[in-house]
Amino acid sequence: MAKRVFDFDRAIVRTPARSVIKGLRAHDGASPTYDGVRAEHDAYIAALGTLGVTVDVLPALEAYPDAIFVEDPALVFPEGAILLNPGAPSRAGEVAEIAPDLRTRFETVLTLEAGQADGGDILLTPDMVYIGLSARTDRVGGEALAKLLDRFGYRATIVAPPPGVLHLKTGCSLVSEDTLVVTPAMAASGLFDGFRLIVTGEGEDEAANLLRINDHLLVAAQCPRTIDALSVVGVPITPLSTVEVGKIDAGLSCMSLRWHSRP
Ligand code: CIR
Repeated sequence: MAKRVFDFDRAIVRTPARSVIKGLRAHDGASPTYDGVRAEHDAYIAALGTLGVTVDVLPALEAYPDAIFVEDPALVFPEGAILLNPGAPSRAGEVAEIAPDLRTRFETVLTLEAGQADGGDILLTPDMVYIGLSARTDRVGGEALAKLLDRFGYRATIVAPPPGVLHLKTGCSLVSEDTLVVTPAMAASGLFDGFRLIVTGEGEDEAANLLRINDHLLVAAQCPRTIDALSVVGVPITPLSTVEVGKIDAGLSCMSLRWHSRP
């Protein structure tokens, strides 16, 4: 049975810690400013609220610079939650931090018992969950996760994204039931040939990480060519800056865990 993958009425986010300026990044570059990240995060929370999502804000965790990216230590569904095992050693402790909160919200909370997996590598589509292999998600973790997803009624497949992306969803996002926005490299990989593809504009790879919330798209504001291209989807688009979080390899999906409270 196809899953409803865009219906959301609840979300969890986490206030950025001052340590966010030391967040992980693949390439040496300018650090974000705390105020800059905070401003982007505040705008993100406000946008989710406008779209009818009740957002609960967890407290900052100074010991975990990347803990603002709550998408990575867990997966949430109307059917329950799954605690993952993030592949970056500095992020592994985020699972124990978020677990008690998820246990108060979900009757069923499963735990990945083998391997590694980050939520950023998990792409949900109506008929299939794609688990991307990366430096953060390994095959053992992917296979263990596929078994847990099956318990919630989700079919999963493991895919190998092109090199150079942090997470699978760094390079692609679902924008409608049959359409993905993808970077040029992801388009060339052929991984998603069964979908209609919208390729990000030149120099706008970061626009591939976007969020569809109900009948609305949240898209990186600094990517006007991709925003134009996405108009074919036929839903309203809210541009949100990700310039600061982008300095530590993050985008719009990373900053929340989203689900619908009614199965
Ligand atoms: C990290 O490297 O883990 C963070 N600086 C960025 C995490 C981005 N999360 C995501 O794409 N789901």
